[in-house]
Amino acid sequence: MKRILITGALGQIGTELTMYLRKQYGKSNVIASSRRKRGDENFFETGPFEILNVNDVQGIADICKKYKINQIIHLAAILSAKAEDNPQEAYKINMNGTYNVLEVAREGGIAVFTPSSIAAFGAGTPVDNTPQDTIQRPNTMYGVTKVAGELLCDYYYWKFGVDTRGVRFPGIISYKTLPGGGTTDYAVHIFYEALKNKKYTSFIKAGTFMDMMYMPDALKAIHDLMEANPDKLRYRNAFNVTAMSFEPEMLAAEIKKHIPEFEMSYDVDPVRQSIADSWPNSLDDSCARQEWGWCPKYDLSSMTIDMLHKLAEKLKIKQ
Ligand code: AKB
Repeated sequence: MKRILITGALGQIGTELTMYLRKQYGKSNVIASSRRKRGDENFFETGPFEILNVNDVQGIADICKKYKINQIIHLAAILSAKAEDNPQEAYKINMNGTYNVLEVAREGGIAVFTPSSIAAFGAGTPVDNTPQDTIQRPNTMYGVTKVAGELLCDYYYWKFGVDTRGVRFPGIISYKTLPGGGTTDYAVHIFYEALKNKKYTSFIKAGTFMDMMYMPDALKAIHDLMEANPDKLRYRNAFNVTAMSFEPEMLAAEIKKHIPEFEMSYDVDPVRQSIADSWPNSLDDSCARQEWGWCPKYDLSSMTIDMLHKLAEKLKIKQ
């Protein structure tokens, strides 16, 4: 029976993943944790919740013991743009957090899923159809911690036999919980503004391609990889995964098909733009497809339709 601890469970992916996994494995088998208790009170009614700072290795070990955890999904991290504001804090949380989780996993025979990111690429990486194995020289603190996290996962698998698994997530688009401090966040904010004000000012320049994925596919990616046959997995650091690649004009044009009055303008943020410029335009995710059957359901068009529909419902806006 799976007994799962999720770190960073109140973040964009964590809130939805907690509910998704509670449906699959039972409410009491999925323990949500976060540094602070915040957000929707209803969330805390749905199953166990623990306050946990991932810098506290004993705290992680105690929770794993208390709930007999056999799998940690380690989501707690500071995202790319926020990490550039405070690289020291990002190093502490992202780097030490991953190390602490892996150490507890090693001692307790616990499996670990950790997301890496398209941020694990940088200067010298081929930008189109970026291969699974390639140059990884990011120039952001977030990227540095993601590459180091990937290498640590590899190391703990080969050296200690910890069952480590991971994916390199692109920007995740969702309507339930806002992302906090990423470079790809524009692709979420645009939907809120399109529905509320019929206009959006993008902090990312026209023509900047990045990989993206709709949340239902991201949840499925985590679940499918967790359930994959270990003998089939050649990569223990992280698999490239993607669902679509677009630039702001393409997303705006797609939204305009449903909200014809929608207009987009630009006020480019140099920090986030330079991060975006250092990332690939599109990933090659054929290894994930071959090794564990990765196959996303949503493309730009179907994601936009669903996002507008669900977000309008949430914001109580008539379309
Ligand atoms: C970010 O923009 O920092 C994240 C990511 C791509 O990892 N969404």
